[in-house]
Amino acid sequence: MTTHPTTPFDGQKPGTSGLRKKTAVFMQPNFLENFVQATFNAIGGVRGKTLVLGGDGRYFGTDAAQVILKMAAASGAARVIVGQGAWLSTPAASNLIRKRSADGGIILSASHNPGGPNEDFGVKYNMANGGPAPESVTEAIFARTKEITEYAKFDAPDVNLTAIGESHLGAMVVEVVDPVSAYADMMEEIFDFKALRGLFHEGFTMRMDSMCAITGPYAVEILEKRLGAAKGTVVHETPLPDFGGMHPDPNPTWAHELMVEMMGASAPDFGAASDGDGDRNMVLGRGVYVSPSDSLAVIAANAHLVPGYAQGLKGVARSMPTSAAVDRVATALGIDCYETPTGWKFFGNLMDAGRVSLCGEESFGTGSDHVREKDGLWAVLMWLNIIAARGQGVAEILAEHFERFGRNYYSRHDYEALPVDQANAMLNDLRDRLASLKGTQNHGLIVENADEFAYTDPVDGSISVQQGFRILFEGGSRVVLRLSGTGTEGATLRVYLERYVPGPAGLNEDPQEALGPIIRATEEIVGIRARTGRAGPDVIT
Ligand code: G16
Repeated sequence: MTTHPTTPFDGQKPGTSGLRKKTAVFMQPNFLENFVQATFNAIGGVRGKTLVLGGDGRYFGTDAAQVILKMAAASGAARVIVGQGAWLSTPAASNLIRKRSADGGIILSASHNPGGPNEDFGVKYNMANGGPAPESVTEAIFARTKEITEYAKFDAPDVNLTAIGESHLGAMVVEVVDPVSAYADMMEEIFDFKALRGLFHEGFTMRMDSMCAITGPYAVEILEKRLGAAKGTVVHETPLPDFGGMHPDPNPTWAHELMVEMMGASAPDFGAASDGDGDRNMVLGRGVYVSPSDSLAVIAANAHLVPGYAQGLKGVARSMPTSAAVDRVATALGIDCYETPTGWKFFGNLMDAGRVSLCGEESFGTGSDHVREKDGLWAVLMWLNIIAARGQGVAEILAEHFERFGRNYYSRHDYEALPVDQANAMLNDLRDRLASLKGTQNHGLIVENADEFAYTDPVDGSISVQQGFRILFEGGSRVVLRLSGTGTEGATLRVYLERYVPGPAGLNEDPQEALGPIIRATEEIVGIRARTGRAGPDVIT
């Protein structure tokens, strides 16, 4: 074991989900080591502990895994359970932490951000419950990164991560496991695999775009091997270090190949995509796109049809910028609905306390208390199970849902890579004007209230402030603005637009048209295009 002197790096503050930076930044001498040692220091060391380790297969992942193994060995960890090839999807890592009663885990991923030497890398610490570290822990990690003076590393050759089995690094056991099987077994416990096999047997067709990222092996095992979907159902199924040049973010902009196929004449019955680390999902029917907020609401309304949720949901939770579609379902079901800040980490306490069993976010994240991360393939299987149980396609299910609950038209507009100073100035200016917006009329919409979202965790009482600006208009429409906490280049402004239409008329408009007045009012109030010089958003979901 060698102790290496080091000095702090600026900017090792974890964001919405771990530390994400350009890969080259992570590859600088000591950068990864500092962050890992700071993490170990912040959690009271790893002596005698068991950790889970894996990632989404992106460039630098296996090198980083070797560094972390040697650092864990030098710090006295008892055992590290690693996915073969250093692969683990984020939900599979969460599952392993829970199933193996590990003390925590390290996930190597920048999620939906592109990968490769010129793209992004990331490291995230998860707790013993399998969920992302809460703010109290990420703040402690950040504090340790600022005062670090040394790190410890075990001097040894690299561990063979390609073969399943156990080996040793000093006294520490390195256990290489199949990254897929435990996760696939869990899915088999939750869902009605017999009904799903029947669905595919009767000729149901599906396209699953794994975007050259980690869900490929999981989707092939579950959909094609265990459920009998036709070979070739899963495309881009081999995880590649640069995701084959794809931007593995399952939204209409980046999963455009799937969009084109699903909107085309020979579209399959069902389409889905997932992201770099397998926790996000997008679902589509033939000719129909399901917005993530609507997906959450449909899943909530139909969860009782799925064996794992036959007893009903304990409660639901959504991030604040997510539409209120699920709130209407919760009211109808008579269960609680919680509104949290953006970030899956805020759902953990609610799930651990048994208050909610279903959570979701507008950012293509849906999941339940089967793990403590959002889970892309789980959401896909939820939809398949609901389709099988109802004997209806996506379009019919969605139409009936809107007829029953009304429709929350919803869209997110992203302005990417803005100069940080410009974005901050724009939002600071908005903060200063918030109080005076009330009662003003903009493009025919009257501002009913405007505030900045703050959250008090109902379980542990912790408070999170400055979690996004909300402008609520009379009649129930709203716009939310916040800066992304997951980007690595400049600032990404997210503008979340929502309008509720109760029906029965007006349920089939184009969302961008239905939201037109709110888009125009937002421009009048905030002046995004005027201030940034941008003609429009880079991404529309
Ligand atoms: C992460 C978080 C999510 C969050 C999303 C977007 O997802 O886990 O909870 O909604 O980022 O965050 P932001 O708007 O700050 O970019 P992922 O899939 O990147 O881990």
